Amino acid sequence: MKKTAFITGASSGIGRATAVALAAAGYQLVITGRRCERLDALAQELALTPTHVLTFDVRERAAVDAAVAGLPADFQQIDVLINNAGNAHGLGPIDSGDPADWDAMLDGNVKGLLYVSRAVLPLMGEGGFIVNIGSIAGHEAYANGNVYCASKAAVAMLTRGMRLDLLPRGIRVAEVNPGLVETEFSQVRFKGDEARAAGVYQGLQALRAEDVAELIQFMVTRPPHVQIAEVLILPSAQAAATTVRRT
Ligand code: NDP
Ligand code: 8X3
Repeated sequence: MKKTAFITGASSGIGRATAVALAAAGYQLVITGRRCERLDALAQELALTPTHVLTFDVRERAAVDAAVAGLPADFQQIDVLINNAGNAHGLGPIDSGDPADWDAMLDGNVKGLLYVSRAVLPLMGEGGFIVNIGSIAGHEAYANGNVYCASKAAVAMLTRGMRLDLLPRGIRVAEVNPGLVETEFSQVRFKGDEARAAGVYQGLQALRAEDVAELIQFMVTRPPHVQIAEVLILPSAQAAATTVRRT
């Protein structure tokens, strides 16, 4: 029987590319997000891979629990959990920040990761692997990034705490920290302002979602005694969160 990977935020960007990469590595999939039609299209695209779609908002604990509780029998043993769902909302000084944006980031990036992990962990056995998608932003603050950086710093510390707490169960826990990846991330951050979003990646070769997915695929397919615990992955044109080389 195939191993099962459970991927949050698979309707776009890094999560979607990770679903494709893990399908290619022989996993069957549980793919989740809020945009059902995109997840259904991905499941169709991966026709040779048994794929189950779950639609929920990671911020809604009852919805997370109900979705995971409703998994069909063939998908009730989870070998790999990719906690990827998340976004930045806004970019501005703390004293003019929008509390709705703060809620979206802290509830989605932090509490959502907790809710999903809590729901999935009972389905995970010895040898399981959890990959949390953090960010370079969780390891250095940058101007106007305040709450997004804080949310990803929380992911960094939760990853370490989870690794300690899940050691007795033989479950590995890792954090992948990307720099600039060209996805829908900046469109979401800038609330649909396409020009501003495109400007983030102008004049440099950002990472592609597939670059991060390839790394995740490598990490989760190591032998059971190997735990790649933390990786920073940057475009060659990036040296720090806001230090980039544009040509
Ligand atoms: P995208 O915007 O392309 O994808 C975000 C994914 O998360 C979507 O599938 C979205 O699905 C899902 N998602 C967001 N909020 C929720 C929610 N409340 N409930 C359920 N699903 C949600 O961005 P990326 O692929 O770039 O982002 C993926 C992760 O990578 C995020 O955690 C992000 O912080 C992190 N990251 C991104 C970097 C980048 O430069 N792009 C760099 C470092 C880290 P849907 O809208 O269908 O719900
Ligand atoms: C996303 C990367 O640098 O835009 O986490 O915060 S950054």
